[in-house]
Parts: sequence; C-alpha cells; structure tokens
Amino acid sequence: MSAKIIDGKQIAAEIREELKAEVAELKEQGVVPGLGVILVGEDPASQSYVTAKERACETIGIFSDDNRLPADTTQEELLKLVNRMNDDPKINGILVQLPLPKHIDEAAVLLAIDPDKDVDGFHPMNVGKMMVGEKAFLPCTPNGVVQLLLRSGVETAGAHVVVVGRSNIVGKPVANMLLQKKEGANATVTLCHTRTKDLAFHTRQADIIIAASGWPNTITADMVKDGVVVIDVGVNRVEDASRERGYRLVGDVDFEEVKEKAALITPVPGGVGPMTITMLLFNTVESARRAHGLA
Ligand code: L34
Repeated sequence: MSAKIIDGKQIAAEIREELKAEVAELKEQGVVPGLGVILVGEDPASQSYVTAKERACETIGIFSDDNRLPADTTQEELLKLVNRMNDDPKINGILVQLPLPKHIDEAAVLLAIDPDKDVDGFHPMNVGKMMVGEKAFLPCTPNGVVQLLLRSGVETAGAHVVVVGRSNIVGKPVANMLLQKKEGANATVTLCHTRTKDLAFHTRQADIIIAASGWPNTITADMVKDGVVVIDVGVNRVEDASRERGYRLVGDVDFEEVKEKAALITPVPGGVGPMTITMLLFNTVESARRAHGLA
C-alpha cells in the first residue's frame, strides 16, 4: 500500500481563497487588515519564510509593514518597534520571526507584544488561554496541522496521537490543542522528546504521528504501524550538489519508506509549511475583525 498524499499547498490555497473573500468584505466596511513584520538578522531560511508571508498577505489583500533589522539590533530597539506597532491602529497583527539573535531575550520580546495583536499565539496570555480551552490566537504551525487533519477527514477523537518534539512553537502547543475537548481534537496524546526512552515503542502505537523533532529521518518505516497518518512538520536543509541552490528540503520523516506503510502522509515541501503561512493570515484577519467589533 502506498499512502495518499495530504496536499498542504492545495488545502492552503483553498483557505486563502476563503480569506481573500473575507478581506474583500472587510474592505467594503472600510477595514484593511494590517500585519507588522519584524525580522532581525539574515538567516536565509527565516528570510524566505518572511518573504513568503508578505507575498501571501499581498495576494489576499492584507497590508504588511516590512521591517528587516540588522543582526546587531539591540533588544531595546526591537522592543521600541514592537511598542510602536502595539500603538498603531493600522497594525492588527505583529509577527516577530523566530529565532532571534542570541543577545536578545526572546521571552521578553514575546511578552511585549499586545496579546490582542499576537497573531503567532506565542504570548503567555494566549498560550494559557489555549491550554484552558478559552478563545485565543492559536499558534500557526500547530493550527495548520490541526486544519490539515480536519480537512483531510482524519478522525482525531479517541485516536492515539504521538507528537515527537517539545518545542514551544510546535510540539507543546500541538499536543495541547489535540487533547482539548472540542471538534478536531479529543485525542489521546503522547508527547515524546529527546529524553524519551524507546521512541519507536511509542510511535508504533500511534494512529497519528506528528513529527516535529527538527532532524531528518527521526521517523523511519520500522517505527510506524500500517495505516498510520503522518504529519511531518520538519523543514531541514540537507546538502545536495545536484540542486542549483546546493541543498534540498527534507522533513523529519523518511518519506520514501514511511509512505509505503502510511494511509496518509504530508510531503516536505508542500505539507505543513504553506499551512503555517495561511494560519497567520487567518489570525490577522480575525484580529482585524475583533479590533473593529466585527468578530
Ligand atoms: N514568529 N517564527 C514565528 N512564527 C512562525 O510561524 C515561525 N515559523 C517557524 C520558524 N519561525 C517562526 C515559520 O514561519 C517555521 N516557519 C515556516 C514557515 C513557512 C515554511 C516553513 C516554515 C514554508 O513555507 N515551507 C515551505 C518550503 C519553503 C522553502 O522552500 O524554503 C514548505 O513547503 O514546506
């Protein structure tokens, strides 16, 4: 059996069409959603993600305010910019692309973002609300994973989901979202990480695996059961001299092998990545609606 591929690009395109129509409606009411974008430093992957986010904003009609700051930007300068965006009524969402340079305290910066403009869902206020099941901005990659499952008709209620990786951006929040008592969740969740004993023991029990370790080939065919659903969150650049840019992208899953056992699997690229960007657009539109009392 060879798996059916979950086409993240296609699903993302569908949601973006829906959002485009919503933005057009908001514009008729005089509302243009705005996203403040901040990138510190020149990390090539971050640059490409941020550029893709700004392009996506443009295609659906969201205004974006691009701020590319040098790597030696001080924390004080960065906080000043965040505060200016907090006070700017044209800005409904603030994106501070991570990771930040080491001399900047990431937690302090995330804490400075107005929770009502925290479209990444990283502010402790939103993280806490999410955890207790209150309405909150949901973080983009985890929400993208949940939307992929929902729109692919995967039943999560009662399913055993094994999440591999405990980052604040993906592992911890996606595990939490999937155990909530609500539609698209209700799963039994196991969260594995670098100190897990016998990872394969856990992944072999999984109905759904969410791979977010940040390492290629973390999940191999011997580690999964037949018919598993695999969501690969990894985006790893591996050297490849045959490619013009010198590398290719692979996920955290050995795709070629695992797809022979899985029922459904996401590719990399073209799986979770496009959904991350789309959920940022979704949150920004939602934030604009709330700011104008239209939510
Ligand atoms: N603040 N920082 C903040 N918010 C986020 O949501 C992110 N993340 C992660 C890193 N730092 C962040 C992203 O934007 C990861 N991430 C992200 C966004 C987009 C893509 C991958 C990761 C993406 O579009 N991936 C494409 C391939 C892109 C390429 O060719 O390089 C894909 O199809 O997977």
